[in-house]
Amino acid sequence: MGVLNVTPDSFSDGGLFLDEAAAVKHGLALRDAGADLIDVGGESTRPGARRIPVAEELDRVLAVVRALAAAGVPVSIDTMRAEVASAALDAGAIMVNDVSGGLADPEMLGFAATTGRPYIVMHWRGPSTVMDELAGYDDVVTDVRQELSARLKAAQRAGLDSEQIVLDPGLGFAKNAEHNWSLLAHLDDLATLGRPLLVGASRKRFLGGLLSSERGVEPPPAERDSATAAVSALAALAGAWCVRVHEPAASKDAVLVSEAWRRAGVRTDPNSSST
Ligand code: PMM
Repeated sequence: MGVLNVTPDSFSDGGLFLDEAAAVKHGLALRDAGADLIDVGGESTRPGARRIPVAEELDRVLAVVRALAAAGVPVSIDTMRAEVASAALDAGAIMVNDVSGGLADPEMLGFAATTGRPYIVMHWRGPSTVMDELAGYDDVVTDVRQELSARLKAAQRAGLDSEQIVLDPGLGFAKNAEHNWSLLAHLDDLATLGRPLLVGASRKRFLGGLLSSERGVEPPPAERDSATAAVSALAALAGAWCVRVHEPAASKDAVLVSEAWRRAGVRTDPNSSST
């Protein structure tokens, strides 16, 4: 999944693609670089970011979604609002990515149920303005698993078919670096919830922190793509269904490596007859 933020303030690509033509061009470039899906978002979720009016969110994303869908690009809409999700699906998006897992908008789960489309439920504890204060866990893997399980049940109660749901640990959302690494190292625990997993590590702060301990200075987001690709390979090997990244080419190669690695590890029975 390639990231396309049509925002002035996202931490990595904020301000680069506010112009509709530039956004569409970048969406096509992400597709050409190997992304199977383009995730279009109009509202920044960086720590401290404030909500924007719904009209502004619609204004940022709709034309971009429409143009990419018309060009045959599979688009997901990254939004916490049912109204935006609905308009984006009408404009040709094929799935909804809700970083709040249905918690930010009481209409969202009911709406997602009516669509029959894939719905990404990310682990979320509260809005960007307060999320860093909500990063307290007894055991982050157990707690995130339980909270995702509760969201899965809430989604089913609202009428979603469990087959529609993709789960996401929400790296960086009410989580510090240690929490993120624990969740990545225990994706298998989250997989026991029985749904495909999406991992969004791309260029995030915890990768900057890791690299700075080696280099002495923290590299800017655009210089965290090799580390992101390493996470993509390991996440794919651990069974993740999708990785959400800003620079798909390196992650695509990394996922191909992990697939070859996994295939080679499957032993064939030497006694079975094969041609
Ligand atoms: N992270 C961001 C935005 N949307 N969606 C999902 N499902 N998972 C994530 O981890 C996620 C997301 C924030 O990163 P960005 O500013 O690069 O988009």
